[in-house]
Amino acid sequence: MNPGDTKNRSVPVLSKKSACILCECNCGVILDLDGGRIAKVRGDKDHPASEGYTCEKAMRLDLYQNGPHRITTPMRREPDGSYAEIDWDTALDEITAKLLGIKEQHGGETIFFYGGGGQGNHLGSANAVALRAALGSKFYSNALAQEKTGEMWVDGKLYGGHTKGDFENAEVLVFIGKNPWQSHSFPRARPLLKAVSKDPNKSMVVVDPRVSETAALADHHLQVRPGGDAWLIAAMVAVLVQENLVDQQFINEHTTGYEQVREVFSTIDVPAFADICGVPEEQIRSAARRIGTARSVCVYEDLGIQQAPNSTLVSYLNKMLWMLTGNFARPGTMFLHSSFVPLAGGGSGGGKKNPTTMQRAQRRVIAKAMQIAAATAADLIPTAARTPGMSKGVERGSRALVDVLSPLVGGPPKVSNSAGGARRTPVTGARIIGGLIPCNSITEEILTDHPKRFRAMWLDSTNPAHSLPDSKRFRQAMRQLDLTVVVDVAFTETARNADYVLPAASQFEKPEATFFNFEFPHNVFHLRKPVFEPLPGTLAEPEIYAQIIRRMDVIDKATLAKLRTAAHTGRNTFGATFMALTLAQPRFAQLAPYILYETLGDTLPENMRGAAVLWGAAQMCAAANPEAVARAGFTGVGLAPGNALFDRILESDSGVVFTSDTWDTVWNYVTRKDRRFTIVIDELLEQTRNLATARSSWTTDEFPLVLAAGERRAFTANTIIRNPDWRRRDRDGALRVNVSDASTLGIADGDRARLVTSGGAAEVLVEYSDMMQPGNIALPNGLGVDFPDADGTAITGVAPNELTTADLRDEFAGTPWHKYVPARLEPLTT
Ligand SMILES: Nc1nc2c(c(=O)[nH]1)N[C@H]1C(S)=C(S)[C@@H](COP(=O)(O)OP(=O)(O)OC[C@H]3O[C@@H](n4cnc5c(=O)[nH]c(N)nc54)[C@H](O)[C@@H]3O)O[C@H]1N2
Ligand SMILES: Nc1nc2c(c(=O)[nH]1)N[C@H]1C(S)=C(S)[C@@H](COP(=O)(O)OP(=O)(O)OC[C@H]3O[C@@H](n4cnc5c(=O)[nH]c(N)nc54)[C@H](O)[C@@H]3O)O[C@H]1N2
Ligand code: SF4
Ligand SMILES: [Mo]
Repeated sequence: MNPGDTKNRSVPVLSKKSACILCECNCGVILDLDGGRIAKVRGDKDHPASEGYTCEKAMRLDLYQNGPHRITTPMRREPDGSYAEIDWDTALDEITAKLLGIKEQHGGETIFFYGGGGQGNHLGSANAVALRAALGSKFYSNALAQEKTGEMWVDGKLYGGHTKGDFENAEVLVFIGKNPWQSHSFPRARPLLKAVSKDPNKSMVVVDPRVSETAALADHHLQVRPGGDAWLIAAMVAVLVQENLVDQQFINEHTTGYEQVREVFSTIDVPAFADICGVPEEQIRSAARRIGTARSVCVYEDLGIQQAPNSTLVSYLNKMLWMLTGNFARPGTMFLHSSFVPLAGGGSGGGKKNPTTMQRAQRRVIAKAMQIAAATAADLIPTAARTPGMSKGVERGSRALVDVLSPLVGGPPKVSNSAGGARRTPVTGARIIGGLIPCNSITEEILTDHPKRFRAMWLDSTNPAHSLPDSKRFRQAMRQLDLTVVVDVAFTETARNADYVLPAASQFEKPEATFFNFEFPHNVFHLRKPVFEPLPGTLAEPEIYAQIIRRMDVIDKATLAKLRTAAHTGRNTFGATFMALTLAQPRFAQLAPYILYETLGDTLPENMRGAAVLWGAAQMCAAANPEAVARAGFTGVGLAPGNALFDRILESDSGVVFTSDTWDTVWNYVTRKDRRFTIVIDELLEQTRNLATARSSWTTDEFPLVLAAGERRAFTANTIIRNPDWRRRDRDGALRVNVSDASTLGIADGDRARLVTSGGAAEVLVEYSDMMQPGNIALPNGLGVDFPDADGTAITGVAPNELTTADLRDEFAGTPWHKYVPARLEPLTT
């Protein structure tokens, strides 16, 4: 080749649109491909939420996609603890037989499902719903049950939905135990934080024991003592009440129960609470006054309080800050929003016996859609379902559909209510919130001889042997079970304790999406297309689930063939047939993800089959939010809006606005008959009343420091990227320590030292950090994972949960105190 030629010859670079999978923002990206490699990552300006933004973490996504961590053969644990490579048929035959054996012997409810999606991949769990139904499995959980369930419980009681803030337009932004500079969680976080910090008319209030990157930009940094948030936030609410900074008109028009709330906060001794939480009284008053007098305020709470003492109480108190000041349903304030698929079944209420307003609305609209569908395909309706029980059949069918299609991820499975009405776990009776077993209870539901203990655990897209408190005990629990199956792209810490490990196609090798769709007024759903062929030997999760269900023979072939024919005729015919068959056999609703995969999936390009489940989700979304979906451009009668939405989702490469709202319509998402906030939660108001004398410190002479076990840093992303070379800085994930805590022990910056807790000990690299207040030390999350290298397997950094215990947990939600682990530091004796 003449070298001179290259100048004029453009080298074709294949570019494909996708999304970053490293945090819940899922920023739209354009991937420039070089063969099987992701050579370059750029922000996608067409993505309706991220608009071209990415952070530095997305730049080397190739380290997730390619590398020696990828597994390509199913593996079975042998009696000596080694793993034998086996073929897919052997693996799935054996697993199916074992699952059915356990179902037969102990009941399907002893088969526990955990995980089903990380920061980027929720289609697997959407499809797993069908396997859970086929097995009669009733208990489920995922990582949300170690962070968000307390807040979900409070949300359920107050207004029955998830809230978020319009940060872009807010005059005052409040972050409680949240460091969005590193952890993001809303679109374009960094440019927004920078703009707010420069804007003289806007203010940022940050509640954090540490001078986090976000706190450093704040106008009011309330540097709380670790675990002191309940006293601090209660004092702020007390200032609002006592200095009459509340919005009395909003309270009168939109809430019930204020008198009781006022009585509790009017007696709080602000100076005394200031002493307990370690923030000077004047700072508390000034921040509260800024909030109480602003035109618009948004609040975001996260792990700093959700994984710390009194976390459910603090969630409640934090909501008082914006509820009592009327910061709701206006630009720059808080909102409830639509969801493409609800992530969980709602904090409280819901279920069959006590449907939320949302569920009732879904049922109504679906019943209507089903009647229309039925009318166009009357011959498909079995006579038994037609008269006179027609409407009963419709009602029954639609209810089954709602119960299953709507909470595709972690929704409330059917479990009979025990005494008191609240759903509880079978062994320890722990509260199940949003359909999720509290993470700290899991090992207790296994390591026991209780007859109802879990016997099997299915783990998909999750690494709980690393992410749950007390890893040692979790490993023991895995080995105690009769069967454990892990589905993952890597041979993780969890895989290393499983009976079977199934290699999944990566998130760039199959259609994928997340259900973290929390935007307003324009909410966005992004279905990503496969960028590569699946690595040989791997399968996408929907195919894994389908292959097992096929082996169980739960639906006859003729029915599937009928639906397949209908699907090839058109979406409406398919919908009518599907609805009609479901009327006759309500259990079809539960198996819907599988049925859709096998039938409607046949009409999609082969590599998009896994997206078939989204037809059901699109129908549910259109049924639940008819007006907002219509405003987003999806109109028509019966199944038409859902069909149109599904087709647009399939066509679009950059994400689709699926609901458009206006600020007046926010109230429709408040799932209360009177559309008011129920601001009294008796148990939590009682706790607030008792705060003055409540315990506020859990350190001891033996463990005098508070370890935050799992901080988000520039290069952490849970355990999604295992290659330590990904981190350009802080490769080992240093323990950050205030100089005063280390120097008294004779530990120098850069020294290695021993970190000890009641749960374990680890050798750490110490970094002196001005970010830390004395007494508070921090380790990053996501480290301490193994990665194959030339000499075998290397582990970089410390796995935080080798140091945590499950007993430190929230009394309502059972969530762990990862940010409050009593600890001590020792110099290494050489
Ligand atoms: N870079 C990066 N980003 C991520 C992730 C990641 O792994 N890496 N993970 C994603 C996930 S799964 C989540 S849930 C979010 C979490 O996002 P964040 O909650 O923002 O993350 P953290 O750094 O764990 O904790 C936030 C802050 O809580 C503070 N804190 C510690 N103890 C206390 C306390 O007692 N009171 C108060 N008020 N604050 C305290 C810490 O100093 C820290 O600055 O991040 C998401 N984004
Ligand atoms: N001490 C401490 N513990 C914590 C935290 C903390 O701050 N401190 N944070 C907690 C929080 S907020 C969270 S969200 C959890 C996260 O806990 P987990 O959800 O358990 O952990 P991840 O690391 O996100 O696990 C994702 C897994 O999915 C796999 N994976 C990636 N892509 C695919 C795919 O396409 N298919 C399949 N099947 N698998 C795939 C990855 O290899 C990885 O093993 O950790 C929690 N644990
Ligand atoms: S890590 Fe989060 S904020 Fe950064 S590019 Fe990925 S999705 Fe966006
Ligand atoms: Mo999380």
